[in-house]
Amino acid sequence: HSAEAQRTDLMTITRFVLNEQSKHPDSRGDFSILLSHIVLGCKFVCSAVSKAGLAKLIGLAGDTNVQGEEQKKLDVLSNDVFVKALVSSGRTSILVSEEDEQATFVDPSKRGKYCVVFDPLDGSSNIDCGVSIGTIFGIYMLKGDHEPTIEDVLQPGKNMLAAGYCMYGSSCTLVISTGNGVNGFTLDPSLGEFILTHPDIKIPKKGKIYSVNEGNAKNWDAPTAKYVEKCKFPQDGSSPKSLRYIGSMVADVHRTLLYGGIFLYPGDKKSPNGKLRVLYEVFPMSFLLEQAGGQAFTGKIRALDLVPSKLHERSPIFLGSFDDVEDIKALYAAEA
Ligand code: AHM
Ligand code: MG
Repeated sequence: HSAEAQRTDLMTITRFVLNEQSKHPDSRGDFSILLSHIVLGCKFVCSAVSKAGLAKLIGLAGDTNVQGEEQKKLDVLSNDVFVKALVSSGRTSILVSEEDEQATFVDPSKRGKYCVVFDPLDGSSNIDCGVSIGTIFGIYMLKGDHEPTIEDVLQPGKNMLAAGYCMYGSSCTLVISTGNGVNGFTLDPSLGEFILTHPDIKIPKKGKIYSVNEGNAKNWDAPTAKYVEKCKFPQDGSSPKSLRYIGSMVADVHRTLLYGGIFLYPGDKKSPNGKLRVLYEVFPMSFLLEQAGGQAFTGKIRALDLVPSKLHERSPIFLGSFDDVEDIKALYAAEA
């Protein structure tokens, strides 16, 4: 691919997904339609986030979300945009959003075969200081031809058909997997199109970075504490790892995917299940990490094998480079 060809032969996300679909002769294009509605939501949020300071969109809307946190206006707005875009796609039956306590069951006249779980604007505590935030999403297929029920979204992560995130940072980057590797697209604002910029992302087999909120160390369990100690004082002659923690999952995971290393949100004495939510944070990120050649572990099992029993369930999560996750798995196995 010459530079000239790249400038004139643009691989947009729509073109990319249509190419993928043409490999499945029975496909009717439903997935591309669904994805184009997700992409619309991402573009809207990207534009809203970049105008946030200007438009005074920042501030409390007065509501609290299901986790009892104060909701910022941008969260509310992003959620509304995604719900409306997903419903109007005509391809969804059930939506689960971090911002809504209950699942949304789409009106029968607009139903389709997909279920979408999402966090419309993750890392919202970072909005006010301009740090990268993101949208995270996962897509399931309804289990059967029956009336949709909550069981359709309480499926293990390994049943997801696709997962992705969009990071609103110095540029707007959408990373997605449909179960066939991971690809990254960057929004060209002048075109309003996501262009393939990171084809076939593979995470380095081992990394030099660990990423965790060390402020919680006092309550950590022994394997997590031992692991972080090993990162700082390796006993095998290797160099210590660097610490990077943004506190915005999308940004921390994006860096982990590109540079390698490990991201940890462990359980601890105060919060045995950690903080991050299984359906729309842990699962999509674990799906992407595995698709990129890494691993995702809960401290007990492969993260994608979890079977959630409620919509907003939380789980500890350790994800990243294959070898780094092997190390933490070994420490938990020794403990057991
Ligand atoms: P949020 O959904 O309320 O925005 O919280 C999720 C965020 C993640 O983006 C990030 O990984 C984590 O919270 C950071 O938590 P902490 O501040 O405890 O380190
Ligand atoms: Mg979140």
